[in-house]
Amino acid sequence: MTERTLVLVKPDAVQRQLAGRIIARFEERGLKIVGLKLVKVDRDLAERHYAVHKSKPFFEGLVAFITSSPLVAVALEGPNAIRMVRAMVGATKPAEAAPGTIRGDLAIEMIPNLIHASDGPETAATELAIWFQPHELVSYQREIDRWVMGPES
Ligand code: 3AN
Repeated sequence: MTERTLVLVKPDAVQRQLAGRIIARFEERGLKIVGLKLVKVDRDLAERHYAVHKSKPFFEGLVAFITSSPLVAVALEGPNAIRMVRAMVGATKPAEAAPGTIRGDLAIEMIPNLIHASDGPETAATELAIWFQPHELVSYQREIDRWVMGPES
């Protein structure tokens, strides 16, 4: 099933000049970029994004980190995009993030950990609405899709 999911290429990725390489991994896999922007996050946006973590001891650290420098918000589309992107991102705990994943290859800590990706269909819908206006999400065909997705695409 074709899905859309939200990825945040976090401030540490932008500062470490890894944003392009991280986004390229998704492009190379065949996922389609349907939304993309650089955002300097304010406290209100950070709190809305991390609302489920509000009571956690690491909440203030998360907000401080994500508001510290710009991030790149990306909306990706593809078959089973939500699970596929999560698998490419790797586990939250650094020691459990498998080599070959973004965190497993490039991150060593929980904060900072380079990237956020929606963890399920409801979260994806909520988060895409937080980060993108409807008109900022663009539907389009790619000429290459019959070679990426197969002849029926
Ligand atoms: P993920 O980003 O893998 O979906 P979540 O949604 O459980 O993980 O947590 C959101 C973010 O909160 C993580 N990316 C990480 O930066 C931070 N985080 C989660 N658990 C902890 C923790 N125990 N200590 C510090 N930071 C944490």
